[in-house]
Amino acid sequence: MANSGKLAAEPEPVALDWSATALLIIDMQRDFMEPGGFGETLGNDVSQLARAVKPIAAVLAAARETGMLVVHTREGHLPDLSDAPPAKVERGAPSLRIGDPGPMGRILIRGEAGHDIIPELYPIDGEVVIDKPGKGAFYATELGEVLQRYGIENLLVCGVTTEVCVNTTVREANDRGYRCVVLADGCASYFPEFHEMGLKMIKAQGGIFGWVSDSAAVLRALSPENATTAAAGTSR
Ligand code: C5J
Repeated sequence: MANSGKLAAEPEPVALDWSATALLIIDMQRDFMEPGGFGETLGNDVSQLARAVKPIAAVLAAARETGMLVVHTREGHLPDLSDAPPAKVERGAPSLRIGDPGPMGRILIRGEAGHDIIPELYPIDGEVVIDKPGKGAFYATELGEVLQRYGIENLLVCGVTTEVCVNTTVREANDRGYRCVVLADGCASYFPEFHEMGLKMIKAQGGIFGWVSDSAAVLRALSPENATTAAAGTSR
Protein backbone atom coordinates (compact mmCIF):
# COMPACT_ATOMS: atom_id res chain seq x y z
CA MET A 1 0.00 0.00 0.00
CA ALA A 2 1.23 3.50 -0.70
CA ASN A 3 2.55 5.75 2.00
CA SER A 4 0.52 8.33 3.88
CA GLY A 5 2.15 11.31 2.15
CA LYS A 6 -0.21 14.06 1.04
CA LEU A 7 -2.34 13.61 -2.05
CA ALA A 8 -2.39 16.62 -4.38
CA ALA A 9 -5.90 18.03 -4.19
CA GLU A 10 -7.96 21.20 -3.96
CA PRO A 11 -8.54 23.26 -1.95
CA GLU A 12 -5.36 21.83 -0.43
CA PRO A 13 -3.33 18.61 -0.38
CA VAL A 14 -4.81 15.96 1.88
CA ALA A 15 -3.06 13.35 4.01
CA LEU A 16 -4.75 9.96 3.72
CA ASP A 17 -4.14 6.76 5.59
CA TRP A 18 -4.31 4.53 2.54
CA SER A 19 -5.09 1.44 4.60
CA ALA A 20 -8.31 3.20 5.69
CA THR A 21 -9.21 4.37 2.18
CA ALA A 22 -11.66 2.82 -0.27
CA LEU A 23 -12.30 3.47 -3.94
CA LEU A 24 -16.02 4.18 -4.45
CA ILE A 25 -17.18 3.96 -8.06
CA ILE A 26 -20.65 5.37 -8.55
CA ASP A 27 -23.15 3.98 -11.07
CA MET A 28 -20.90 3.19 -14.05
CA GLN A 29 -23.84 1.27 -15.51
CA ARG A 30 -24.93 0.68 -19.06
CA ASP A 31 -28.23 2.43 -18.20
CA PHE A 32 -26.35 5.71 -17.80
CA MET A 33 -23.46 5.21 -20.20
CA GLU A 34 -25.00 3.63 -23.30
CA PRO A 35 -27.69 4.52 -25.83
CA GLY A 36 -31.07 2.99 -25.01
CA GLY A 37 -30.69 3.24 -21.24
CA PHE A 38 -32.19 5.38 -18.50
CA GLY A 39 -29.91 8.36 -19.17
CA GLU A 40 -30.88 8.55 -22.81
CA THR A 41 -34.61 8.13 -22.09
CA LEU A 42 -34.31 11.39 -20.14
CA GLY A 43 -33.07 13.14 -23.26
CA ASN A 44 -29.37 13.14 -22.42
CA ASP A 45 -26.37 12.79 -24.71
CA VAL A 46 -24.77 9.72 -23.12
CA SER A 47 -21.51 10.18 -25.03
CA GLN A 48 -20.69 12.98 -22.55
CA LEU A 49 -19.96 10.37 -19.89
CA ALA A 50 -17.39 8.28 -21.80
CA ARG A 51 -14.48 10.52 -20.78
CA ALA A 52 -14.58 9.20 -17.21
CA VAL A 53 -14.02 5.55 -18.14
CA LYS A 54 -10.25 5.53 -18.79
CA PRO A 55 -9.28 7.53 -15.68
CA ILE A 56 -11.46 5.29 -13.51
CA ALA A 57 -10.02 2.15 -15.13
CA ALA A 58 -6.49 3.35 -14.35
CA VAL A 59 -7.29 4.09 -10.70
CA LEU A 60 -9.22 0.83 -10.39
CA ALA A 61 -6.20 -1.12 -11.67
CA ALA A 62 -3.95 0.64 -9.14
CA ALA A 63 -6.43 0.05 -6.33
CA ARG A 64 -6.57 -3.66 -7.21
CA GLU A 65 -2.78 -3.78 -7.30
CA THR A 66 -2.48 -2.27 -3.82
CA GLY A 67 -5.30 -4.27 -2.22
CA MET A 68 -7.49 -1.24 -1.59
CA LEU A 69 -11.14 -1.93 -0.87
CA VAL A 70 -13.16 -1.30 -4.04
CA VAL A 71 -16.88 -0.56 -3.88
CA HIS A 72 -19.09 -0.26 -6.96
CA THR A 73 -22.63 1.10 -6.79
CA ARG A 74 -25.58 0.55 -9.09
CA GLU A 75 -28.73 2.65 -9.10
CA GLY A 76 -31.81 0.60 -9.80
CA HIS A 77 -35.05 -0.89 -8.60
CA LEU A 78 -36.67 -4.20 -7.80
CA PRO A 79 -38.67 -5.75 -10.65
CA ASP A 80 -41.96 -5.01 -8.83
CA LEU A 81 -40.90 -1.36 -8.36
CA SER A 82 -41.71 -1.60 -4.65
CA ASP A 83 -38.58 0.45 -3.91
CA ALA A 84 -39.26 3.05 -6.59
CA PRO A 85 -41.26 5.99 -5.28
CA PRO A 86 -44.03 7.10 -7.66
CA ALA A 87 -42.57 10.60 -7.44
CA LYS A 88 -39.43 9.24 -9.15
CA VAL A 89 -41.14 6.95 -11.66
CA GLU A 90 -43.71 9.51 -12.78
CA ARG A 91 -41.40 12.49 -13.03
CA GLY A 92 -40.73 14.31 -16.31
CA ALA A 93 -41.53 13.14 -19.80
CA PRO A 94 -38.94 10.46 -20.61
CA SER A 95 -39.23 8.38 -23.79
CA LEU A 96 -39.41 5.30 -21.53
CA ARG A 97 -40.13 5.22 -17.80
CA ILE A 98 -38.38 3.22 -15.08
CA GLY A 99 -39.57 -0.38 -15.48
CA ASP A 100 -40.55 -0.06 -19.14
CA PRO A 101 -38.99 -2.56 -21.57
CA GLY A 102 -36.07 -1.05 -23.51
CA PRO A 103 -33.28 -2.30 -25.75
CA MET A 104 -31.18 -3.34 -22.70
CA GLY A 105 -34.10 -4.82 -20.78
CA ARG A 106 -36.40 -3.02 -18.38
CA ILE A 107 -35.17 0.50 -17.66
CA LEU A 108 -33.19 0.79 -14.39
CA ILE A 109 -34.32 -2.58 -13.05
CA ARG A 110 -31.98 -4.85 -11.12
CA GLY A 111 -30.86 -7.91 -13.05
CA GLU A 112 -31.46 -6.37 -16.48
CA ALA A 113 -28.58 -5.86 -18.92
CA GLY A 114 -28.85 -2.07 -18.70
CA HIS A 115 -28.52 -2.15 -14.93
CA ASP A 116 -25.15 -3.88 -15.12
CA ILE A 117 -21.77 -2.19 -14.83
CA ILE A 118 -19.94 -1.49 -18.10
CA PRO A 119 -17.45 -4.20 -19.11
CA GLU A 120 -14.38 -1.91 -18.81
CA LEU A 121 -14.98 -1.47 -15.07
CA TYR A 122 -16.64 -4.78 -14.25
CA PRO A 123 -16.26 -5.82 -10.60
CA ILE A 124 -14.03 -8.76 -9.81
CA ASP A 125 -14.30 -11.26 -6.97
CA GLY A 126 -13.80 -9.62 -3.59
CA GLU A 127 -15.11 -6.23 -4.63
CA VAL A 128 -18.27 -4.91 -3.05
CA VAL A 129 -21.32 -4.09 -5.18
CA ILE A 130 -23.98 -1.93 -3.55
CA ASP A 131 -27.43 -1.76 -5.10
CA LYS A 132 -29.10 1.52 -4.29
CA PRO A 133 -32.61 2.76 -5.02
CA GLY A 134 -31.72 6.43 -4.66
CA LYS A 135 -29.12 8.89 -5.73
CA GLY A 136 -27.04 8.66 -2.55
CA ALA A 137 -25.15 5.42 -1.97
CA PHE A 138 -25.88 5.39 1.78
CA TYR A 139 -29.66 5.73 1.54
CA ALA A 140 -31.41 2.35 2.02
CA THR A 141 -28.19 0.35 1.51
CA GLU A 142 -25.60 -1.53 3.54
CA LEU A 143 -22.74 0.78 2.48
CA GLY A 144 -22.26 2.32 5.93
CA GLU A 145 -21.93 -1.09 7.60
CA VAL A 146 -19.52 -2.33 4.92
CA LEU A 147 -17.23 0.69 5.30
CA GLN A 148 -17.31 0.34 9.07
CA ARG A 149 -16.45 -3.34 8.86
CA TYR A 150 -13.34 -2.55 6.82
CA GLY A 151 -12.31 0.41 9.01
CA ILE A 152 -12.68 2.89 6.17
CA GLU A 153 -12.28 6.60 6.94
CA ASN A 154 -11.54 8.02 3.50
CA LEU A 155 -13.26 7.63 0.15
CA LEU A 156 -11.86 8.19 -3.33
CA VAL A 157 -15.07 8.90 -5.21
CA CYS A 158 -15.62 8.74 -8.95
CA GLY A 159 -18.39 7.80 -11.39
CA VAL A 160 -21.50 9.38 -12.81
CA THR A 161 -23.05 11.78 -12.74
CA THR A 162 -20.97 14.45 -11.03
CA GLU A 163 -23.82 16.62 -9.84
CA VAL A 164 -26.38 13.90 -9.13
CA CYS A 165 -25.26 10.59 -7.64
CA VAL A 166 -21.61 11.54 -7.01
CA ASN A 167 -22.53 14.79 -5.26
CA THR A 168 -25.39 13.24 -3.29
CA THR A 169 -23.16 10.41 -2.09
CA VAL A 170 -20.34 12.77 -1.14
CA ARG A 171 -22.75 14.88 0.90
CA GLU A 172 -24.10 11.80 2.65
CA ALA A 173 -20.55 10.59 3.33
CA ASN A 174 -19.42 13.99 4.59
CA ASP A 175 -22.23 14.04 7.14
CA ARG A 176 -21.15 10.57 8.27
CA GLY A 177 -17.58 11.73 8.89
CA TYR A 178 -15.77 10.37 5.84
CA ARG A 179 -13.05 12.35 4.10
CA CYS A 180 -14.12 12.36 0.46
CA VAL A 181 -11.70 12.99 -2.38
CA VAL A 182 -13.51 13.31 -5.70
CA LEU A 183 -11.53 12.50 -8.85
CA ALA A 184 -12.33 15.26 -11.32
CA ASP A 185 -11.45 13.30 -14.47
CA GLY A 186 -13.10 10.17 -13.07
CA CYS A 187 -16.49 11.87 -12.96
CA ALA A 188 -18.70 13.13 -15.75
CA SER A 189 -22.06 14.72 -16.36
CA TYR A 190 -24.42 14.98 -19.30
CA PHE A 191 -23.99 18.72 -18.74
CA PRO A 192 -20.32 19.81 -18.73
CA GLU A 193 -21.20 22.99 -16.83
CA PHE A 194 -22.85 20.93 -14.07
CA HIS A 195 -19.71 18.80 -13.86
CA GLU A 196 -17.61 21.93 -13.30
CA MET A 197 -20.00 23.42 -10.78
CA GLY A 198 -20.49 20.08 -9.05
CA LEU A 199 -16.76 19.90 -8.39
CA LYS A 200 -16.63 23.53 -7.31
CA MET A 201 -19.40 22.93 -4.80
CA ILE A 202 -17.37 20.18 -3.16
CA LYS A 203 -14.10 22.06 -2.79
CA ALA A 204 -15.44 25.57 -2.07
CA GLN A 205 -15.37 27.14 1.39
CA GLY A 206 -12.22 25.31 2.41
CA GLY A 207 -13.55 21.98 1.15
CA ILE A 208 -17.07 22.14 2.52
CA PHE A 209 -17.86 18.60 1.34
CA GLY A 210 -14.37 17.31 0.61
CA TRP A 211 -11.44 17.56 -1.77
CA VAL A 212 -11.08 17.38 -5.54
CA SER A 213 -8.10 15.57 -7.03
CA ASP A 214 -7.55 13.59 -10.22
CA SER A 215 -6.49 10.17 -11.43
CA ALA A 216 -2.88 11.19 -12.12
CA ALA A 217 -2.38 12.36 -8.54
CA VAL A 218 -3.85 9.15 -7.15
CA LEU A 219 -1.72 7.01 -9.46
CA ARG A 220 1.38 8.89 -8.31
CA ALA A 221 0.43 8.39 -4.68
CA LEU A 222 -0.24 4.67 -5.19
CA SER A 223 2.81 4.01 -7.35
CA PRO A 224 5.34 1.41 -6.11
CA GLU A 225 7.96 4.17 -5.58
CA ASN A 226 5.66 5.67 -2.97
CA ALA A 227 4.75 2.35 -1.40
CA THR A 228 6.38 2.00 1.99
CA THR A 229 3.99 -0.10 4.00
CA ALA A 230 2.20 -3.36 3.42
CA ALA A 231 -1.42 -3.17 2.36
CA ALA A 232 -3.69 -3.50 5.33
CA GLY A 233 -6.38 -4.72 2.99
CA THR A 234 -4.60 -7.45 1.04
CA SER A 235 -6.64 -10.16 2.75
CA ARG A 236 -9.87 -8.71 1.34
C1 C5J B 1 -28.85 10.02 -12.33
C2 C5J B 1 -26.86 9.15 -11.35
N1 C5J B 1 -28.20 11.00 -12.96
N2 C5J B 1 -26.21 7.99 -11.18
N3 C5J B 1 -28.18 9.08 -11.62
O1 C5J B 1 -30.04 9.95 -12.41
O2 C5J B 1 -26.27 10.21 -11.29
